[in-house]
Amino acid sequence: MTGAASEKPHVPTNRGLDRDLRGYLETNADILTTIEKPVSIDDIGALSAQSEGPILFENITEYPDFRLCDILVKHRWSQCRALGVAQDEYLPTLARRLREPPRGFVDVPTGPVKEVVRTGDAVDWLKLPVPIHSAEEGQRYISAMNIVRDPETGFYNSSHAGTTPVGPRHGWISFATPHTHIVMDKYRAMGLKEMPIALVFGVHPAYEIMANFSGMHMDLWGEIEMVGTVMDRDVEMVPCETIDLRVPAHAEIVVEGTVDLSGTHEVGGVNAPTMYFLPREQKIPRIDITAITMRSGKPIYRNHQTVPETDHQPLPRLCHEAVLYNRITEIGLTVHDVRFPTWGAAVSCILQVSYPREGFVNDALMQAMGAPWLNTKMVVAIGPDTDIDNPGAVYRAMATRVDPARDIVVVPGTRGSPYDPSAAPVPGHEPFRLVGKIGIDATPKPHRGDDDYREAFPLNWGKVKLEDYLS
Ligand SMILES: [Mn+2]
Repeated sequence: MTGAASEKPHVPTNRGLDRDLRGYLETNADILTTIEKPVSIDDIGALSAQSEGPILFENITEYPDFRLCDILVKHRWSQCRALGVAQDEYLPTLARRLREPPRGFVDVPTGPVKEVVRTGDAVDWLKLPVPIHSAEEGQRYISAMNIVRDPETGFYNSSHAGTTPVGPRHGWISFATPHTHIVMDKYRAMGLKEMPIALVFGVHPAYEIMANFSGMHMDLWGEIEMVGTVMDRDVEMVPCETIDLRVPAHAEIVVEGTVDLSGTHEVGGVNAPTMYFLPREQKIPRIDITAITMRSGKPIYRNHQTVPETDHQPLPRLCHEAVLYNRITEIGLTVHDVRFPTWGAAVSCILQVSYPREGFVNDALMQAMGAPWLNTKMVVAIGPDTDIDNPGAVYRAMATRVDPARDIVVVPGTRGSPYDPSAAPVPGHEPFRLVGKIGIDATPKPHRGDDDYREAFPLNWGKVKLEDYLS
């Protein structure tokens, strides 16, 4: 094992990005943990989830022809590497680039992802190193980025849809966000029985950040048209072998197939980003696999271990943070950070703000609480003097900077997360749930007495170190 990832490393700033995952891992070798010892596929989830930074398994006992990586974007100090900027520039950079027009992509005839092409009877996706993510789930679970095309606009929509392979060329696929359902309805309205889809494994993490944009954006772009915009570089796409779709030329592995639009099937439950086993059953469509293409030389399977605290909490919410940054900045607050922390179970958001006068924070809380997604059940505003990376510091701010009657906003009966066990299922609309929202203003309140918020520290705090007096 080489590399350590528990401390915030020095970050080189404003660097041109690599075009593929291999380049990213090489450039960011200082935060990469590489495991060379043989590891069983059954241990990969538990081992990955103990890493704070990117981890690469070189030697998977049951799958010697593949490598596997995970935990690319769990913390700000690794998220910022995906944009090639310093940690404090990361969120304003993503927020600004999301306001820019789509760069589109560059069509190329072929690329590294075509080094190995399997079609027909040679297709068997059970040969990919797909782990089981929890004992509760009990079956292999694919978490890759997928691409579908809107048949009306031609835009390339992208998301991560949990997929369970159940045979060499079949599986079940769960589209959690509303946009892909809208796209599927367009195919159905055209009288089509299936929708082409590509599952994409092992791309530069900036692709995945953009692929998780989950607001409505049907009229001007799809996520893939925006990847080059957030990367500030061209992205190259190649045609698929068996379906009319294009995919990233520099991906490690691409699985081509179609989604059966004729019905849904009852399958087992999933590991939610709230870290519960929810929902416990799903009605989802079948996916049929038509081709697998990949790079030669031990292609890297990208896994997203779903539980406990992993990429699964922050990754689908990184664009949410940037969208909220833009909205709240527009109110007139100075936004220091917006964060869906791993320890907030994907239903809690922290706004770190400064504001010019009373009233601003409640408007910021309401903006976040009324966001399009189902992830802002509990919103906490803190000041710049509270360490957003420290759950204890945020808790202390809630305990000491909040007068409950004045500083807490509760709204009953809002759209709940399907993954929140405290939310009530809506009969006839499973897996959707109903729950309230809470906004907590835990900022310091200078207008209520500046001096009361001054913290006390020992003499020479931060200068004398206990470790210097040991041994
Ligand atoms: Mn979309």
